[in-house]
Amino acid sequence: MTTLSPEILTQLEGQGIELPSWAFGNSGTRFRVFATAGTPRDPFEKIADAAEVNRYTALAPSVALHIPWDKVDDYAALRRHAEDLGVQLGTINSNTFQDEDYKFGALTHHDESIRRKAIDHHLECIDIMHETGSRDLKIWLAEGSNYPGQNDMRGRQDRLQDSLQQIYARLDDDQRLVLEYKFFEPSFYHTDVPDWGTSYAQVAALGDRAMVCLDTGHHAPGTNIEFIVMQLLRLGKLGSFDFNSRFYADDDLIVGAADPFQLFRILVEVVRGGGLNNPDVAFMLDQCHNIEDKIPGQIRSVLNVQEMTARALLVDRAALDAAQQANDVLGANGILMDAFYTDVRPALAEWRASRGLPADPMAAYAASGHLQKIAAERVGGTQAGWGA
Ligand code: AOS
Ligand code: ZN
Ligand code: ZN
Repeated sequence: MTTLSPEILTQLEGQGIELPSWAFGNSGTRFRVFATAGTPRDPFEKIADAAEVNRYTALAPSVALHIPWDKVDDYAALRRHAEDLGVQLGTINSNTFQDEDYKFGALTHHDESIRRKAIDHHLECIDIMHETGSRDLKIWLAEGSNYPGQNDMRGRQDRLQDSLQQIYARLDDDQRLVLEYKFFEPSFYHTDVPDWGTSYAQVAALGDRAMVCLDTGHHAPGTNIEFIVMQLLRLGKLGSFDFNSRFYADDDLIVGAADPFQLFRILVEVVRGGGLNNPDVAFMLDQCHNIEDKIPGQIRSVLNVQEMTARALLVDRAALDAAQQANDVLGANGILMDAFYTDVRPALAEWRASRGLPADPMAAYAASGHLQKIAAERVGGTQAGWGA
């Protein structure tokens, strides 16, 4: 059995992956949302489910919230509830994609009253961050156009910068803004923040506490995502990851499911660039579980990240450097592949057991009867779902 060195285990012990509250609500495609028994009916129940993931894995110490989906009257109570269950409230995600007023844009809109409304929504999110103790405001914009000529792309870029400056100015010294990019959808001709370069240009003009968020599902097929990871780490601007998998577009499937090798390559660059267990680089999931059970879906996800992190840490860096220096093409590639092909699962299981965690968290959760329990308890009310 492959053994993991004490140094590697220390690194793994420090790993924390933030869970998205929306992963616990019902979700689907534009064709149908399938409801699951036991789905949370409010943010308190979503946090309780997230805490279960942490209980079985010790890998998920915080939960990202989404405003307005997770709007509550008393954020202090929500925070206490989370802390009682052993987790923290994390990143606050804004939402400017479900309001009729934002049909043609929000932070980029040429109508000043609509742009003002969108800015004010972000200021409200910052107020909430003070109550939840959150550090990061994450902004993903569903803005763009469908037809050439429909909009003045240049003017929109200028207004976006102005809007972001107003939002950034409101942050405290210990708070940050992370700007996510996405190459298309919901707009198909142009998107206002389509790529890391645009996000970088926008946040670099704001200041040190504005960073880029890299969602692994937001690139064109064939994009070398690990190159972007390397570059953003090199520039000190990789603020956070939204991890998920894609086969076709923004699929939001379980991280490491579609292309485990890509996840490995990304984590190799994270390790190489000093991004692992670096407080400046938040690891988050951005996933939806349309047909599979949600809590086990999240457990599987954080385990996939842990497993690939262990493999990335197994790369023999000294040997790799030497092979690269010697222009030993196949030798260098072989060193990387050796780490990728190493099955770390038995060693991780043994290590978990030594820390009082279930060796197999998926099996332990399934045996716990928790899914059946919440299905029986959570009757009445309205289940949380995409958009609520
Ligand atoms: C949308 O495609 C993005 O990935 C976002 O991160 C979004 O904010 C998230 O899916 C929840 O709204
Ligand atoms: Zn995302
Ligand atoms: Zn997305």
